Amino acid sequence: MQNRREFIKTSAAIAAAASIGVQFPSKLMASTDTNWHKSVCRYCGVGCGVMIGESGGKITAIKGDNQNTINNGHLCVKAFYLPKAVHSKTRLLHPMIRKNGKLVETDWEEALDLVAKKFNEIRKAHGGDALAFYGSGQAETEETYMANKLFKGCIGTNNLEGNPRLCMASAVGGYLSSIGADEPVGTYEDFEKTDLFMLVGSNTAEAHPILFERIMRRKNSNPSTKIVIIDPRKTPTDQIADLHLFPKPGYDLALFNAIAYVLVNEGFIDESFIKAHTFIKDNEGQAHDLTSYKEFLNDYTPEKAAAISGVPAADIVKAAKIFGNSKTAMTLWTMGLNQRKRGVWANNLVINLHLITGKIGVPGSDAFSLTGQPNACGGVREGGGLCHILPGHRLVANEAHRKQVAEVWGVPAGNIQPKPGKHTIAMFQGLNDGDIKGIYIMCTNPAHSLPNAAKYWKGLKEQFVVVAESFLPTMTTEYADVVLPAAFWTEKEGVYGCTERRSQYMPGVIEPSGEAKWDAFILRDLAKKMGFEKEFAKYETAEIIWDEYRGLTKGKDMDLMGATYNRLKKVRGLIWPVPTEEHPGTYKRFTDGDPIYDALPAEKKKNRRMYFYGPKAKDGKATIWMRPHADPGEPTDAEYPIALTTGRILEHWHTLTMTGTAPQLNRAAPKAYVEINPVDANKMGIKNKDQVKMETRRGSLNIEARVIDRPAPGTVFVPFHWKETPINVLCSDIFDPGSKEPEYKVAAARITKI
Ligand SMILES: Nc1nc2c(c(=O)[nH]1)N[C@H]1C(S)=C(S)[C@@H](COP(=O)(O)OP(=O)(O)OC[C@H]3O[C@@H](n4cnc5c(=O)[nH]c(N)nc54)[C@H](O)[C@@H]3O)O[C@H]1N2
Ligand SMILES: Nc1nc2c(c(=O)[nH]1)N[C@H]1C(S)=C(S)[C@@H](COP(=O)(O)OP(=O)(O)OC[C@H]3O[C@@H](n4cnc5c(=O)[nH]c(N)nc54)[C@H](O)[C@@H]3O)O[C@H]1N2
Ligand code: SF4
Ligand SMILES: [Mo]
Repeated sequence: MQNRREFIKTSAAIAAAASIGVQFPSKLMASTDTNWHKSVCRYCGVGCGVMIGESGGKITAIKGDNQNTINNGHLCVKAFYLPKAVHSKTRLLHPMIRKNGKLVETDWEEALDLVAKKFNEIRKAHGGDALAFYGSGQAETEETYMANKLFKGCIGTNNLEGNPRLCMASAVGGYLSSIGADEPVGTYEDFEKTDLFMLVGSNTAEAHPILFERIMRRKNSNPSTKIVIIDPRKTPTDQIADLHLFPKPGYDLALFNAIAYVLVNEGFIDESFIKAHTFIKDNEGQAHDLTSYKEFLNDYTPEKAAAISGVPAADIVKAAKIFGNSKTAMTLWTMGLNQRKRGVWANNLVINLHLITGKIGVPGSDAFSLTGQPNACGGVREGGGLCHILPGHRLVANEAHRKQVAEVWGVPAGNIQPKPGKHTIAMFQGLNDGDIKGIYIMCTNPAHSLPNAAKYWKGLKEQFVVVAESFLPTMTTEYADVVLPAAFWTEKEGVYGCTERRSQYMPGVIEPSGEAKWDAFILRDLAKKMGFEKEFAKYETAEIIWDEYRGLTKGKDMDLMGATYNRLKKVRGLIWPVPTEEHPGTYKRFTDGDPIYDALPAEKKKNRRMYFYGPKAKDGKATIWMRPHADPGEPTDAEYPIALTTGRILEHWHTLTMTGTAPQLNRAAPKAYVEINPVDANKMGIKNKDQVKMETRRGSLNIEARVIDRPAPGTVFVPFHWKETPINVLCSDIFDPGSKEPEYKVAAARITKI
């Protein structure tokens, strides 16, 4: 076990790096001829504003943007090493094709000719559905938009997905079913107004450091602010916790119902809000009244929930009372809730707490999902980058929506198929089965990041795989038949939309490295070679693409008509709905100050303070869901007695292609490990730094043990960043039947000392 001094040292270092966003003095970093450009951080969904320092055609410095209210000039440690990634030796500089088993350099002409020829052959012989696109919440909105038009509009297949399926799909499902609209009601502004942060399945300090810093500041300036954490693991986020509940991974649904039980039975609910603003429904969608909701909750007394979740009943009551007694409350959640077999239900149950207490739609209160990637909200959720949706919160299943989009795209209405395509896991299964014979992968590394990964290497090996990448090699390029060099952040312009509905513009500051090209133009040029010259003729600039997309948002809940490039270049982002160029953007949706709410007829607003007008809402009401507890997909048993959960750490980003280019970050976090609680380690005779063998039903690997009082006994944690220790081979690919998001957060494992 790490000794106490070591532990305090590591925790303090992580805490400091995580929480105190550092502002590097620009003078130390930049020479006098540096040109500074306002942009956005490449990494997480917080969406921090950065100033990029360019000199002599190179990125030479980076600092936080003082004028951006998200981060007020602060950045976390990953962001500071972005310039290293831009100019890394591992940048992919030329198109490559596989010849005799090896990737060899070629030119654009040959590479794109080959892709176009193969894709057209597959389409002709097997139909459009034998092709697929797999994209990313890190791609720009303009890039995903081009892919959408090519695949859904021209090739005529809805097999278009992206990694937000692995990440935010359950949150989307939760928001749509609970409040009728995707994305939060409020914004980060609520952080400075709240009395309680309830952090559920979110390692905020390491995964969203600048938001964590804002939480710390709120607590510092207002010490009565409470912090409650619900997570099977202690993380650096704990340093500010007032109370931490440790449910067994996958067993917290009963716990959320038990918090509701206490709120209902101890008089903390807002009956008039419930009456005016909500439906109460059971799992089958049948309507109920408050009395039958109360009866439902009787199955979830704190004692019963304690037996299921492993959290002491007294702690559940304490958490509920803190929630009930706080005048305002913010619940923040991330992958601990989403990456679950019942991720949508978990989201519903957390949102319930806000609906029954009326702690929503007022300053300082919100059920606020934290987004992982920088543009999962913008490009994919709003831009329609999944197999069942179209740009502007539209659905492929809706005929009018298909027509509207087809018209803007200039393609026959019948081109867009009414049936959703294959979701991510089904798509990679489709490659395994040979139903999908060609795939275009952009800005994501699925051979590394998919759950039960080795299972899906088969299809990648067998089918025609095109990978648009900025770095080489990755686990996915190992399977590629063609690799296309993509311009990286700062080498292209475009828009990112972050967690709080804010769209921000990023300029192209330097020329692309080597022969790299902008992803949107690669897709455009490929489309032309496939025979869609007419359809793609007009896309000469990023602004043309953005403006076409912007037009598709007109009158929608996510109206971006006022967010022109011209305006976005000047301001620090705009929060939709922003219907005109004069409109300042919207702090709270569905209530006073929201232009769509304000325009509603007075009779709709009678006796209420919110009107949930989103695409899935009825009568302006939200829904309180009676969701039962459900076990995770793979409970532990005698054979595999330990719950394996996976996630990320402060210093690294996903599959390491970018943060792995900074020696400083590699030194701080050089390799994978498994965190084991000292209680479990003692039982198994494992000491700190021992090599252990980890096994699940899908595979095994050797890994170093880190004996540390972080995961609760019975749980172990492994970060998924290192390809040398591919923990994803061990992860379960069981997915939520609603959101189709896989359960990365729970697998049954066993560990033995080697
Ligand atoms: N440094 C860094 N930051 C990142 C990223 C990165 O790669 N590196 N990636 C970004 C992306 S795309 C994402 S999606 C976010 C993810 O951000 P987070 O979700 O905060 O990070 P994770 O480490 O995936 O998991 C969060 C927590 O879920 C807990 N958990 C596991 N099982 C359960 C459960 O059953 N119930 C509950 N309540 N909690 C559970 C884990 O113990 C863990 O502490 O981070 C973003 N930010
Ligand atoms: N075990 C485990 N696995 C997980 C998770 C977990 O919690 N546990 N979380 C899941 C989640 S939430 C997520 S979001 C995924 C993330 O998984 P991935 O998306 O697979 O991971 P990244 O490393 O972010 O991959 C982005 C890729 O795009 C490349 N790239 C960067 N910029 C550009 C660009 O401008 N253009 C192009 N074409 N390429 C570019 C990078 O080099 C990199 O290879 O992982 C999922 N996998
Ligand atoms: S918190 Fe996220 S967006 Fe902000 S600097 Fe860090 S990685 Fe970038
Ligand atoms: Mo994510």
